[in-house]
Amino acid sequence: MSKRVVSGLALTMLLIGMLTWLFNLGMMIPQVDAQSTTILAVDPLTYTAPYVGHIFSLNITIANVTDLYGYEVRVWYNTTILDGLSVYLPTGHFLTPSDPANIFVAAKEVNDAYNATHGRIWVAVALLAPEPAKSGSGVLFTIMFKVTSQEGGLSPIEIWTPGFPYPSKLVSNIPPYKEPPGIPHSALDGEVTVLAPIIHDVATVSIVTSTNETYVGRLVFVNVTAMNKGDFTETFDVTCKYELEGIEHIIGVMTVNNLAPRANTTIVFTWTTTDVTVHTISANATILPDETDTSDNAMTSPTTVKVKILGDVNNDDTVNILDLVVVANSLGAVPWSWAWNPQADIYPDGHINIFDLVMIVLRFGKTA
Ligand SMILES: [Ca+2]
Ligand SMILES: [Ca+2]
Ligand SMILES: [Ca+2]
Repeated sequence: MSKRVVSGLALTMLLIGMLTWLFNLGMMIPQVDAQSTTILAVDPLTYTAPYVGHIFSLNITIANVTDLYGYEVRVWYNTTILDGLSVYLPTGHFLTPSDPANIFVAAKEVNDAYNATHGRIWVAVALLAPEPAKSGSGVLFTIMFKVTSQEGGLSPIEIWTPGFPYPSKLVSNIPPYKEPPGIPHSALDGEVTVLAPIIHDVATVSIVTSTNETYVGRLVFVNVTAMNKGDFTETFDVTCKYELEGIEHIIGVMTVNNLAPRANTTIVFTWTTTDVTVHTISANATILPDETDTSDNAMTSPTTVKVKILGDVNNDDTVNILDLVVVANSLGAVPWSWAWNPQADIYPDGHINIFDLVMIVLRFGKTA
């Protein structure tokens, strides 16, 4: 590379640098008047909510403000798409006072039914002397929403005060912005998109029995958890069964009502045992119209339930001296004592005593 090319290149670089600097200077000129660039905004500006029942939060932020001492902001949304759940000043919000006593919250309200189409959030906050005014950028408040639309759709998140020259009311503690209409500013509205539902899909996700071992005629509680894996709110039946000699017997059928997408619910079936054997428990959620993933609707309990003859404490299908020994070892026990053994409570009164021993004696020699 010759010396002339190098110096030509350096000159070009210098020119580009100077032009960039001048350009940036030009871009910066409007920002000299900081008040004119104060912006209230929804953060994030766009949000996609995946399904009905989904809960999320949005911030209302302020950028580039000078000497803010109070604000009154109204936020409007489509109440047929969203429910406003709550509004709060998060930790570290923009008007956080140095002394917690130096702030007055005049309004912090969610009116989800402002009218037939709109919900309204209304927040009015002022600092109190001697708190200094705040300058810069930050979060004013946070709103929690829940998706209520079953079909999907759009909800604008709009910042405005009807009939007011600026989007909202921002007040300074120094003239001229102490007086209406306050600090000049603009606003960036947001938009929430709720995706249209597509999939119907329910599933049985767990079966838990209250015990793995019980005496014939006793109750077993079967906890079945069903889940809605789809996009729609669903109502469906869950059937709980046990199998005996290859034949399925129904323990019960229960209806799950209005289960939200991605939610699960646990229902309890009460099973009165009738047959001495090892039982397999299963449950299934009814296949919905248009459901394609049907493989997860039914499931079998990973554990079995052994139903025993009364008095067979040690679960060897015979009532004999070994069972008496086990009960004798728990004699005097109640459910909260260290020696408690629920299988030893043959006469089920929550106390292991002579009645339990006698019930074994009366059945001595019986086999399953
Ligand atoms: Ca399914
Ligand atoms: Ca036994
Ligand atoms: Ca007892």
